Amino acid sequence: MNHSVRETILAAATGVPLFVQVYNEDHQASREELRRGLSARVPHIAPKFLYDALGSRLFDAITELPEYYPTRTEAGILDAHAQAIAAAIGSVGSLVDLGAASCAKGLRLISLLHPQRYVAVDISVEFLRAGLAQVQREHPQLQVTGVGLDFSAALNLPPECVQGRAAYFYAGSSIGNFTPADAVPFLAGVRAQARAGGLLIGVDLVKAEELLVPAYDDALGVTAAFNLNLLLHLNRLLGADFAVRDWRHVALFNREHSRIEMHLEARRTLTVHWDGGERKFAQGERLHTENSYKYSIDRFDALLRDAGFASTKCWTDPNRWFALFWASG
Ligand code: AVI
Repeated sequence: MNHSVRETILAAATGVPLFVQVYNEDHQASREELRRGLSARVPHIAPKFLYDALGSRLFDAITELPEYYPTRTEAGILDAHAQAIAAAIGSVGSLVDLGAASCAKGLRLISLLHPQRYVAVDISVEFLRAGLAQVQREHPQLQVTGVGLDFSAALNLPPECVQGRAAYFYAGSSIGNFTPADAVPFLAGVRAQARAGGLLIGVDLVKAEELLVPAYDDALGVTAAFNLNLLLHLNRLLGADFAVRDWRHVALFNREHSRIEMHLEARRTLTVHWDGGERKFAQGERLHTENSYKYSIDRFDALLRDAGFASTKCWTDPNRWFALFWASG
């Protein structure tokens, strides 16, 4: 971290949110990654590219859909078990909200845990600004820091941001967007940073396909728009010529891998061109855009232990659709 960022963090006062952009987008590396994915035998694009400005707004809209149960089920667990969760976590100096977005979930936890410092991390501080202003309005004494960081690659938080015993919070089952093999080192990295604290993490549980698939293929078509918007983002990033109307959204449950998959399927045989390359897609051929893994409580508990956590506690909703884990030690 450069010297000026360190000085700014140390100078942070209460009453005014501080913003730090750690992530310097490497456009060249992103373009290389995208070209490789489009040219692969099974074409695929990493789900982080779903979140341009419009994609982030569409994801917010998804969380309000009747079919998309994870967000409100997780909030219900937090409300129903608030006192037990607060007692398990204990007193913390810092609350670190990974993928904080609008900070709505962070606000619930601030009221519950009363930290001195709230650190909201997201891929872009721009997206955090409105949420952090709201947090600061509601909690004028809280030290509020927004960190722009793509932590899916590595959780390189400026160490000065986090003070005292820390509770990390990773909500919404975003861990489901990692493969289990990638989730373990990611969780181990959080554990290493949390030290005497721990991680509160939301996990979507395996359930009937009749509930899972509509959550990713809603009647209004918002998730379809979220998925198709990726093509517009690719056009901008790569100078590509995807025509959105040539593609359709597909969501399916892959039982063998216990994951929802999102794909974009070519409606007709077509060729896509981008700066320095092209690919022919046959009618019905798919571009794989997201995995969302669904766990059993035991399987996720084992994953936390593989990551090195010695102690876990778990709360769930009456339907056992979703789980909140507190992992420490
Ligand atoms: C962010 N992530 C946890 C969401 C999920 O459920 O996997 C992304 C999403 N994709 C389609 N709908 C929501």
